[in-house]
Amino acid sequence: MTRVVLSIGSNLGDRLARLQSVVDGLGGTVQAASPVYETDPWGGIDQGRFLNAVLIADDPGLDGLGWLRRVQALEQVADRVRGQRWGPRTLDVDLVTCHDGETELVSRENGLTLPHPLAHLRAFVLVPWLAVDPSAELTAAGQRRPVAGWLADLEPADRAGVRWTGLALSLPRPPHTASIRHREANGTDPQA
Ligand code: PH2
Ligand code: MG
Ligand code: MG
Repeated sequence: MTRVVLSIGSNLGDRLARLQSVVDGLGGTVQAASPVYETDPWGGIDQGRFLNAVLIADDPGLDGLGWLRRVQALEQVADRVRGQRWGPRTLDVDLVTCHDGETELVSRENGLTLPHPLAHLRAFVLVPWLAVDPSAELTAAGQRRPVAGWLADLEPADRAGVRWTGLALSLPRPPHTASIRHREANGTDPQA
């Protein structure tokens, strides 16, 4: 069983629909989704603001390269073209960390870079990640530290460039949750 933390972002077209397409494409493997944030572009390129979020997903059958192929396929469906580095994109899905049970996968091979080497510098990754997993830790620059610590090291302006939108991604509902929701809304048991 592997568990990934994914950073997803879009700054072209229907940005929210692009992010939702990742959740839909991953289906029942998605365990949690952060709120959606609007973020100033990071990396020094003049471009439109992004919507960003972080997802946590589990899959019993995928290894690190399997996840890489899965997320690249989702980018292709979103008409992603590989243009300028750090430039505008319909959809970007980055692997931030991947764990196999308790073991964190580390890779610098075959296009698979884990953990993500720039995640600790990006408020647009750290803020949503913390929202979805307040106890998360990240190894970067040879140090394993709480995500909250990495975030505290960033410039206040970087953190201020990540703004809560009130927008949410919809997760597939497990059947029992759907029935509890039905009961709450209607006062009746859908199975009765
Ligand atoms: N992605 C980039 C470059 N810059 N800036 C923001 N705010 N959000 C992103 O997702 C992003 C970026 C390249 O992957
Ligand atoms: Mg990226
Ligand atoms: Mg990418």
